[in-house]
Amino acid sequence: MGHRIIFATGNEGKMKEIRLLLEDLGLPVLSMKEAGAFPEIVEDGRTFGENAEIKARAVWNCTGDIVLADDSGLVVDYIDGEPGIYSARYMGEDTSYEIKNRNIIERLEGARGSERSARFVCNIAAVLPDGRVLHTEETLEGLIAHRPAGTGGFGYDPILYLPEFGMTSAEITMEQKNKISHRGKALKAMAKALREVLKGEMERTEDENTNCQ
Ligand code: ITT
Repeated sequence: MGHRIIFATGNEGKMKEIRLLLEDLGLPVLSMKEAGAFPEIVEDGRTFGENAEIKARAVWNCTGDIVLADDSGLVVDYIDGEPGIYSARYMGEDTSYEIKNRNIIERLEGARGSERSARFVCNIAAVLPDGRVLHTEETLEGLIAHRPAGTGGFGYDPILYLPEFGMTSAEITMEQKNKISHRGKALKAMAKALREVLKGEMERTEDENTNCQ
């Protein structure tokens, strides 16, 4: 049916995980750069869901394909949910994650055990060719580590300690992370929803063809 999926992200770390996760759908998956779509995106939503939809809609306005976007971030309970939807912009876009991660650990000085609870949150929005929007949202629960560890993943991965692995999310493999992560679970749910949409579309086309005979 000629569908393709455009993923509205400029984050290469996300894109690597996404390609692996959407492989099964059997549709070409392109980054917005590969699709030649460079809209100006102002992420001024108040929630992960609103921001995901803003990003997906901006690229959909350029291409009209199935456009997916992820808005995600780290929510740390001890500091009232910061950095939350501001995770990418926390301490400035250009500040290194080494500095951001060290800063969060410092702000949790004195926090013990479950007081260090935190999670990655991911909301995926999909804008369909007819303009309809679907959302899925998932989390990856953990604790803020006492020191950064690991070189895998990206962003705040070195400081989210996952008790069930005894490691941070930067120390597990990408395959392991994709199975349990906020993005992995939200994308899996989205892939399921998209499969339903495509199946419905195929059935309608078959009905129309039958009506024409
Ligand atoms: P796009 O908007 O272009 O997709 P972005 O990096 O600006 O890229 P967000 O606005 O969704 O994306 O911000 C997400 C930030 O949250 C990201 O830059 C990381 O700092 C953090 N984050 C999200 N998922 C993460 C993960 O799996 N591991 C580590 N950090 C993550």
